[in-house]
Amino acid sequence: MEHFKELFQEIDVNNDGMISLSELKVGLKLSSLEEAEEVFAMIDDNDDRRISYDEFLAFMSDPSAEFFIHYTAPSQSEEIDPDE
Ligand SMILES: [Ca+2]
Ligand SMILES: [Ca+2]
Repeated sequence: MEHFKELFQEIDVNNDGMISLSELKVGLKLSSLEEAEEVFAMIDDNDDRRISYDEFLAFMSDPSAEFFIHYTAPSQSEEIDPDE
């Protein structure tokens, strides 16, 4: 659960305890707003257009969140220097 708390705080860049659509888009490095909306709607359970930590946690403990973890997992290949 520690990992999820850190991830939530990482995405919540303005530290208001809620994840907005734009924060989600940036946090998941999504290229289109449509894609962000889709993911956002899945996590925002009570439809108030904000993602609380509870909603985030509920979503992360759902098996369908696997793709989300894939998005946010650090990619080791990005650390390879193409100049070498
Ligand atoms: Ca926020
Ligand atoms: Ca909500």
